[in-house]
Amino acid sequence: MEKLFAISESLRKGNSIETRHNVIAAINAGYTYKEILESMLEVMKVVGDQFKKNELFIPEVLIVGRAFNIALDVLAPLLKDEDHCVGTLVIGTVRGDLHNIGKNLVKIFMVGAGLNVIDLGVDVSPRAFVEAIKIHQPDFVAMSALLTTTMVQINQTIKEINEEGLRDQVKIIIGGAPITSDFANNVGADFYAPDAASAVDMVRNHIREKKQ
Ligand code: B1M
Repeated sequence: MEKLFAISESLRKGNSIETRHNVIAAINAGYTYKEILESMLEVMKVVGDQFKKNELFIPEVLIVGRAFNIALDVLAPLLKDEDHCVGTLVIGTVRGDLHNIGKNLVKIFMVGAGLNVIDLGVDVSPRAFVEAIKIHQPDFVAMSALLTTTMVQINQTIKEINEEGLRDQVKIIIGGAPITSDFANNVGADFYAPDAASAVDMVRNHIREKKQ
């Protein structure tokens, strides 16, 4: 517990070097990636509440985000899955949205599952998703949105994918804090995942079903 506490403390302060060091120490002490990730996600909840109440401001939240992403890179190798999936997935956070932590989490789970992942980054326009489909011919397109104001970009992106005649080529998976399964149904996404672990399960199940 002491090691997990150290991770929470350094992450809360946004200290990337210490967080990285503490995550490595926890791994070496035998903590699972789940235990480590849970302690990190707990910090993000607290940070979110403080941000909402104006007890923390954008620069402070940004440095916590940076420390989280650096720690995720350390955790990534632990997510390697024996049960390898074959497929390509294009992922990005939608236009106008700069949140990348959830998207990066989904990405490392997908990479861990064996998928070839093309990460378009944040603030990805519908056009950029369309171009990526044409170039990379993915099996899946994954979109993340964290703001109620950017959720509509998912509709717009799916609309443009449809207009380009590419919709039948890809399965679309969406997620992010404001997204619900009703929203996913309404916009015509194939899958809605509430978290990164369910996202990878859905992709894995789909690949298995297709094989049969
Ligand atoms: Co912003 N932010 N933020 N923020 N931020 C939220 C989202 C907010 C809820 C905070 C709050 O008010 N409590 C609020 C949104 C309110 C709303 O729209 N309903 C908010 C706001 C308002 C804003 C700004 C507008 C603030 C401002 O400028 N006044 C601004 C917008 C900037 C922009 O994007 N244009 C802004 C900026 C920022 C920072 C840049 C400072 C920073 C982002 C840093 C970064 O990402 N590198 C930031 C952060 C860190 C947050 C909070 C605190 C944490 C988000 C996070 O990373 N959580 C957040 C509060 C909160 O969520 N409690 C908040 C951890 C992460 C693992 O969770 O991304 O939800 P999450 O991912 C989850 C699931 O959602 C899911 O899986 C993950 C779990 O396994 N998931 C998927 C995510 N994507 C998925 C895709 C999938 C499947 C599942 O398939 C494809």
